[in-house]
Amino acid sequence: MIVANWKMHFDYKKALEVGCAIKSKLSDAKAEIAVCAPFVYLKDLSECFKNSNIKLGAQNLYFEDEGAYTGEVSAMMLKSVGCQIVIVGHSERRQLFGEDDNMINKKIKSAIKHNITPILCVGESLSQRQNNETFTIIENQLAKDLLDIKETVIIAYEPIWAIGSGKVANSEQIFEVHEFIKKFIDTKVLYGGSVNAQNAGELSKIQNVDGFLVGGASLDAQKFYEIALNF
Ligand code: G2H
Repeated sequence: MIVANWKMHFDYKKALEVGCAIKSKLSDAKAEIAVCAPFVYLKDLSECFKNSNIKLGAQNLYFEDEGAYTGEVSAMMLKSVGCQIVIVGHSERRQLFGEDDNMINKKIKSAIKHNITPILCVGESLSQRQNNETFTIIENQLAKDLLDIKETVIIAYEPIWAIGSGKVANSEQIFEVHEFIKKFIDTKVLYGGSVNAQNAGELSKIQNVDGFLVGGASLDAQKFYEIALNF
């Protein structure tokens, strides 16, 4: 499974241009492909992805369905525009927007309630890795974020120090964390953190990597296509 996380990039015209280019290049791909776009582009992207295997995803949601929550977007709303996937608990949301594990747990439950598959992001900071806390941090995130959840949740392992930094975790680091996650929950585990067309081939050889969550390199349809081809 190869998932694009566009983060907060593109104006409307560019988003549709790149989205439709991804669709035409990858609609027959053997990997499962998803594009997680900013909210405002979802409806038109869903039209563009019609009659293809490309899945439509969002990057966040709020856990209530409706109400006085100025500025928020719910799973019910996402479902109504054709969203099938949602990223939850990305480290940028944890760090920049103060999302805690309790909030993330509620968001996952709300996505599941509306039949949207959550991709839960977990990962350690550089100082946590240097202090040998990686597994404690990840176990803690998984336990709290997945509390009372039995349904399918995809996990993305994204070491914070590898995000947008050009520094990719090495094969052994990725293997052992993915193995640890799979012991905790039997599900697909994606790797995220500076994945690009050059390193995707090597990363995809790691036995327990089920796909990638791709940020920067997903902003270019050709680069994203090459990553998917290399998987
Ligand atoms: C990690 C990743 C996508 P990038 O955040 O979620 O971004 O590939 O730019 O490191």
